[in-house]
Amino acid sequence: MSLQTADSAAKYLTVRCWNGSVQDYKSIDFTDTTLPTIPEVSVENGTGYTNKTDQLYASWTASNDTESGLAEYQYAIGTSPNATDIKGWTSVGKDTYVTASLLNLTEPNTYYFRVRAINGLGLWSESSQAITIDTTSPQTQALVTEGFCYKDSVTVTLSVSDALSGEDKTYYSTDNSYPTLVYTAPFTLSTEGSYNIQYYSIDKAGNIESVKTTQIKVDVNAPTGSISINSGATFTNSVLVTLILSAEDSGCGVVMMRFSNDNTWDALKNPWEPYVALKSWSLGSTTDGTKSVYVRFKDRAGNISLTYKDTIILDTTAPSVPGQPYLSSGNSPNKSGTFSISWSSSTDSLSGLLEYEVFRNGIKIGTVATNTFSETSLPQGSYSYYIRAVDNIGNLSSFSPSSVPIIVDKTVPKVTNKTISPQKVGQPLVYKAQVTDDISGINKVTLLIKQADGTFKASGALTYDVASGLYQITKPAKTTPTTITYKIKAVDNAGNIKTTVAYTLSVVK
Ligand SMILES: [Ca+2]
Ligand SMILES: [Ca+2]
Ligand SMILES: [Ca+2]
Ligand SMILES: [Ca+2]
Repeated sequence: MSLQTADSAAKYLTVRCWNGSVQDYKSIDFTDTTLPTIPEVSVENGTGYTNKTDQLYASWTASNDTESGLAEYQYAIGTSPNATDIKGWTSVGKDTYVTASLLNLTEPNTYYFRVRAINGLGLWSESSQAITIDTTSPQTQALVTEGFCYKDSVTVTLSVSDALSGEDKTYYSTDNSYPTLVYTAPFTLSTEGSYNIQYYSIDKAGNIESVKTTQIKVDVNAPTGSISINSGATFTNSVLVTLILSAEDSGCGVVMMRFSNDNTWDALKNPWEPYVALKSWSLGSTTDGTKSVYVRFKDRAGNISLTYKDTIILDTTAPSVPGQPYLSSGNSPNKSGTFSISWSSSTDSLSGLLEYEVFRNGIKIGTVATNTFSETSLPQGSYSYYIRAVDNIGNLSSFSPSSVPIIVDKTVPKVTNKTISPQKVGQPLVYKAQVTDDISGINKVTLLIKQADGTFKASGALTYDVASGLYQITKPAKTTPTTITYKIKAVDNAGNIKTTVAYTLSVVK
């Protein structure tokens, strides 16, 4: 059918369908040949991404048509720009928005949301927006080492990766609170302390990452400490000493230490080693004198303490050898067992003389601070002594020469009368006795004669006769018969005295 008109007034073609009882009319303004204006569609937040999978909200700019007028809007959804395989064309009347529901969209697919504006003549304009499904949250990383202790400061970078839509915003906090600061650039922590950095990101599809936490520390202060050699002793006689160490750190704690004997610090000779409270150490030089040990401590962040030191005097030199002991009080032989010995003193460099050790017959019996040692009431015997000196750090001198033996004799002599009785008038009287002594030997044997007054009086010394082995004394002959009462007294070299019972001698004709 062909219609032709001569003017520009509107012309309508009306078609009637007749089936006998019902009529249907359709009038078409076939003079409208221009399309409606394009409805510019925006889906969800307009970024082209969404995390919704069962519905999509879309809105579009209002379209108009000056001729036949806007009849309606329709939308459709497809998996390619011209497809309607997800949702076929559906009218929404003259609304400029719609929520398409009951969808089953899947990541990471892209869908095309199409909108048509249709005019009264059935002509349409269309726009569409691609929207990609992103249901995966972003992943944010703090580019620092978990648990690490940073020296002085640390700059924290938050790195975000996101599949599909990409990062929208990242939030963080450094004080263990919920993250609310918007991350725009790396931030620096330079105050000493422990930090719980919390952070999360949101992608452009609206996926929210769960909050992550990274713990780090910043340590800006060096440790402080101390050192004590041999618990603070003044002297040592060994280059091997024990160091007592103490260190404190307000930040991440003391972890390392290093030592020097001369306050020079070489990476190889003075290496860092784990911090402990007790350490065996060599003073280095074996030359006697004042020695120092220097120490430095390091905290876990690498802050290094000041240098601390202690000193000790090395004394490896023994005292001089004391002189040979000699009897300085009392006698030898000696019957009391009480006497003193002395010796010439020792001297000592550095730590000084502490005492002398006294040895009697090879056994140490005591110590004295001065150069004299006294014995009291020793039992009978022969005693010899030697001495050694000890300085204040325990160095021992050699032994002195041994003393001459000192004799203690507590045994009285044994005396047996050997005089034969009776003896004759006119003949010399010979007194004889067998006299022996243990230990010190006989000093003197004396004849005691009883006097008229009853007392005994010394009457000469008996002398030893080698031939008979007896002590004897010869007294002048008596002229008349008589009786003589006498005793024999023997004294040993220690002064022990034996006086016999009284004997009777009869002088007869
Ligand atoms: Ca994502
Ligand atoms: Ca520190
Ligand atoms: Ca010494
Ligand atoms: Ca004796």
